Amino acid sequence: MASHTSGKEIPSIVAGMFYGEIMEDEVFPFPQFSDSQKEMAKAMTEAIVKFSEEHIDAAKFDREGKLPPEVLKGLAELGLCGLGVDEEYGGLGLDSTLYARVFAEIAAIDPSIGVTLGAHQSIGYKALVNEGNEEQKKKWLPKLASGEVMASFCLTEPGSGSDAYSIKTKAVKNNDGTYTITGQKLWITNAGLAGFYSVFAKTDHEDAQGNKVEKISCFIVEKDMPGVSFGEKEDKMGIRASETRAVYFDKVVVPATNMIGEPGKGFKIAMNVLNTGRLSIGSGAVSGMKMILKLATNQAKQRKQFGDYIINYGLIQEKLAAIAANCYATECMVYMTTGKITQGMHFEHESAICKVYGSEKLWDSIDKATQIAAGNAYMKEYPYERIMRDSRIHLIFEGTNEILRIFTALSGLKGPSDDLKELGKIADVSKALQDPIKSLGVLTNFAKKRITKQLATKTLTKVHPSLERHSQKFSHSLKDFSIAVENTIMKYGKNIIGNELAQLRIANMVIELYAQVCVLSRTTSILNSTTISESEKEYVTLLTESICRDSHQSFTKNHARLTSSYDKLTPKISKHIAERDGYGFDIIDY
Ligand code: MYA
Repeated sequence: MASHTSGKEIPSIVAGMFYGEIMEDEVFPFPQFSDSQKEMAKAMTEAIVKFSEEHIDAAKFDREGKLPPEVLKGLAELGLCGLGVDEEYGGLGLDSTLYARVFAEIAAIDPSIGVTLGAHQSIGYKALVNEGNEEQKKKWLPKLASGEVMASFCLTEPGSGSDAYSIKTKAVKNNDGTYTITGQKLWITNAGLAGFYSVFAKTDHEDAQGNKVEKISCFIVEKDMPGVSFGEKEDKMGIRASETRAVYFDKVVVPATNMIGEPGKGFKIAMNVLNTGRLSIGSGAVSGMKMILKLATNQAKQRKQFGDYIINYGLIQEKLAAIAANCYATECMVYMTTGKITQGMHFEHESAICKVYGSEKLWDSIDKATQIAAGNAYMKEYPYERIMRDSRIHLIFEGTNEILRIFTALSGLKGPSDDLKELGKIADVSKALQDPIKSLGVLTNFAKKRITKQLATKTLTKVHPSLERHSQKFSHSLKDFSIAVENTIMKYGKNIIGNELAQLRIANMVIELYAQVCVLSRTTSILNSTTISESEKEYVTLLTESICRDSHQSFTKNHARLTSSYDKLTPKISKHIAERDGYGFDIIDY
């Protein structure tokens, strides 16, 4: 995505929630598309749809397991290989919002193409865009933006998936300043197809005490460098037309000028790249859900059973309504995030949340659409089973949803936890907090803030009056959340790192809060508009009602589980399973 920002920095909305803060001036009004952005998005999406009607057959590409090169060439000619690259380097120079909207259009038409183009620009050459120097950008970006050269992101290894820091690929510095890279990367999208590889490898450094330490650095490796080779194309469940292979580096010598960013800073570079990639999954999920809802609605309007069209039956309506709510909520979260990125927000928490929420709502939506189409959906002649196979990966790659929940919780807890360390210096913290007013003299500023928080609920003042009930529930939940955050930090201290179920609850609560505030903000903007019809307003009000109620229930359940003994059952049950190597019972025995 383009790094077009306003120049000022806005703190993360989600990070603020861990302090019980809601930056109302940032969250309201909902970021809008400008007229020129609307025009651009319309022109681009119409061109994509026209091209796809003439040239894209997702079912055929899936069956054959490959994308015709002329299709990729045609998409490149539409500018789809350089959406976020600045115009001076030959790209379209789209900001995060436009990038998300345009990329999502093609990703939903054929997820294999979405993954190919996403692996190319959301992550493949993103390190170059973020951290490359002028010389590197001039040399590479024009070819990458035009699609003449495709890109690939090489982080994962056989022994290093979620634990990205544990990579073994090594880059040894030679006397002449070049580096020799040796190692292997696994499940690399666009491997073989790409000419440009962003490769993460360990390099040797010295710490402040002069001890030898390994850190990660990022290198550009070209396909035709001696020592680069590829494994066989992987035979995958879905996104079958995209290329996935292992990449091998056998003493590949790269010039020092191919290092992106500073030596030893590669881990942070990789993580920042993944932040944009994760957001692309969120925006792709929005378009995917729109497409699925269209399919499911057509099916429900055409299929008659028991003398009536099935769209008139409550259990079908319940599924259609849930898909629309899934889609609306994800859309609000993704475009709140991209709008704020353009204004300069740090977004690692929000992008992880959009990926988790979007991929899970997409999966849920496909499940529901499949149930509506029932027997038809199970047949290969219909698109449902392919869409289902294609969508499953989104819960797994670019950080599994489990890892991203852990990341969301731990990185969010870090700020208040550092502040609470100050509080920990007071001899009897729990006593002081039980009787905070008396202890005001000895407590730190942070503790005073905590007491204020316990006494007062911060309310949203900018929500449309018709949504007041949901706004109040949100405010109460936010207060409960920030208190739960502090209690969790005090209960577990450093041990929170090993307590994944508490992290899960914290992550799930903040995900729901972000969903609610984004939906309340967008719906408020729609309800305040003088140009939007009453029917549209009624539709979004109903969706908002449904999302906020469900989300509040989910928040409450996770909050209760954080404090109850329920989660203590899990490790005990799991121990039995491990001892029995599985279920362990047979109905004939007991
Ligand atoms: S590519 C492979 C994807 N792999 C992963 O995502 C790996 C997942 N693992 C991790 O993210 C990390 O290892 C975790 C950290 C998070 C577990 N932003 O001490 P730490 C900083 C900014 O927590 P660890 C693929 O699948 C952190 O603040 N900074 O580290 C592509 C700290 O900094 P400091 C971050 O415990 C497939 C430092 O790093 C972030 O080792 C093709 C260390 O952190 C962050 N996010 O583990 C996809 N995280 O030291 C194509 C951490 O300063 C798809 N840090 O405090 C294209 C789209 C398709 C769309 C289709 C649509 C339908």
